[in-house]
Amino acid sequence: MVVPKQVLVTIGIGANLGNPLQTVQGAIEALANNAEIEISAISGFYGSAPVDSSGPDYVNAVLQAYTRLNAFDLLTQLQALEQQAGRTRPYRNAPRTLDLDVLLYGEMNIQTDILTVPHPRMWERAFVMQPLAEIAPQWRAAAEQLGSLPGQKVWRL
Ligand code: A4P
Ligand code: MG
Repeated sequence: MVVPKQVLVTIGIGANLGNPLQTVQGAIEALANNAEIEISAISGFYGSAPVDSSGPDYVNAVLQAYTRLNAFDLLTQLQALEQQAGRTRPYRNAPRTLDLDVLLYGEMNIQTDILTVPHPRMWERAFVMQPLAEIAPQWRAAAEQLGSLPGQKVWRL
């Protein structure tokens, strides 16, 4: 049997309904307890005003992990966690109890109807780039620039 190679993946976490801090913590615990996912770095938690979205302020964080799951199976597992957190999708960019995005999957480019990687909007969002820069220093300059733009304010919790 061929065992797939481990891939370093980057996952974005966001929540702004219910108890977002607790939900984000719970999602990280669930990922840490997943035998197929080995977390290697977790950013701090950030507060952020909704961008192209509405409702209360978000809690955002980013983590890196090693996995042998392919990108689609990883997405399925993330969506199962969103379901467990009571995620509903009444309309695009609606406020949410939990959002888990595959930001990066190794260096792979994926363009399909159900998965686009790298996540196409990650580079323009301080709520992604600032936590990411904390665990991946090569993004620090880009993150600082973004954080200084109006409407992109994020603060470390
Ligand atoms: N999908 C495609 N590519 C991916 C990917 N790389 N990771 C598909 C995850 N899912 C991906 O996602 C809609 C569909 O995108 C899925 O069925 C999946 O097959 P969704 O989670 O149902 O909806 P979404 O999260 O609203 O979509 P999306 O496109 O991830 O939204 P954005 O652009 O990421 O915006 N403001 C603050 N402050 N903090 C936030 O976290 N998040 C958003 C979401 C908007 N504003 C925010 C925040
Ligand atoms: Mg999403």
